[in-house]
Amino acid sequence: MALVERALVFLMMVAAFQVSHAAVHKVGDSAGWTIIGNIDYKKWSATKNFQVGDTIIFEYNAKFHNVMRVTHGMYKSCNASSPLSTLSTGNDTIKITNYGHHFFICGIPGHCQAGQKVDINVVKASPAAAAPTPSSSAMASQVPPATVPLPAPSPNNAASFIVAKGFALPLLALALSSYA
Ligand SMILES: *[C@@H]1O[C@H](CO)[C@@H](O)[C@H](O)[C@H]1NC(C)=O
Ligand SMILES: *[C@@H]1O[C@H](CO)[C@@H](O)[C@H](O)[C@H]1NC(C)=O
Ligand SMILES: [Cu+2]
Repeated sequence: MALVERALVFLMMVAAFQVSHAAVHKVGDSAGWTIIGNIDYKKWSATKNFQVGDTIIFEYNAKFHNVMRVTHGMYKSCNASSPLSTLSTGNDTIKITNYGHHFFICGIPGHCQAGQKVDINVVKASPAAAAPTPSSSAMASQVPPATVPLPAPSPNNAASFIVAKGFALPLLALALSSYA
């Protein structure tokens, strides 16, 4: 088996893995979800590439903060009186299941006004990347990742390439033994 062919197969396996690999975004990065340090969450979210299937983590001291999912209007006016949902464990995980804007604020009085608010905008990437869902209000909160299937790989990925070549298992073993 030519080395170059094994290398090619290995690279395609890596590419297929990355296509279906959902990212995890911790809001505020190392600072987390806070009013300390004047974190610019608008700037934070602008640097991210949110995709359906990704996970958002809000990490904070639950004694001082919470996470409220709100409408655009409530986000703009920092109105915490009737959130769509409230999370308060201090380590809240949200799986992105649909495109569009997802607005979150801290519901503790004054915190949203002080800048503790974030707009997670999930833009449509490629048609093969994930299946769209109809409603922007249907986002599930705190779905355990294990119960959520990964997006199906596109039909022209590495796996089907290997199978089509007719020697999937030997190649796989070679690729793994050479690079593990
Ligand atoms: C906040 O939102 C609620 C529900 O939409 C509304 O009844 C209330 O008037 C709003 N408060 C402010 C200060 O805008
Ligand atoms: C928060 O939860 C994630 C898993 O969802 C875990 O990896 C992380 O260590 C947790 N952080 C804290 C501070 O508990
Ligand atoms: Cu807060």
